[in-house]
Amino acid sequence: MNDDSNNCIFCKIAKKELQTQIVFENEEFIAFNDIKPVSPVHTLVIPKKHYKNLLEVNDVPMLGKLFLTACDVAKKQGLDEGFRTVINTGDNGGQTVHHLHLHILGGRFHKWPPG
Ligand code: DGP
Repeated sequence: MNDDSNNCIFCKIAKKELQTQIVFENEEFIAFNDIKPVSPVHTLVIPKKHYKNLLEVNDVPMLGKLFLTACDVAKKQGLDEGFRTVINTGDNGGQTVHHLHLHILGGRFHKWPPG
């Protein structure tokens, strides 16, 4: 486990040390609503294990499960008409929380390209 995890907001959410609106949880992942939603549905899916970002991941099965979990969470939230998945990586990617997370954005049309 990375030392950064000691002060990580998302690790605290995963350990239930910080309260948030959880929409799904199993042994490996937790999904919760974003504190600053940009779409009617804006949910974050994170591995409970701390990875700083996508560049730190070499666990291919975990990444596969992350995406399958995102699909389950999107379906559970009724996003039958589609949704966007986003993983921001590093400064130029717009990453602000340094714990790997996948955004699920739904409930409206999402134009392309994003800003
Ligand atoms: P990113 O820019 O990809 O690193 O997105 C981080 C997201 O995390 C951002 O949309 C706001 C959200 N966020 C930050 N702090 C908290 C928090 O304490 N609780 C929740 N639920 N979301 C948070």
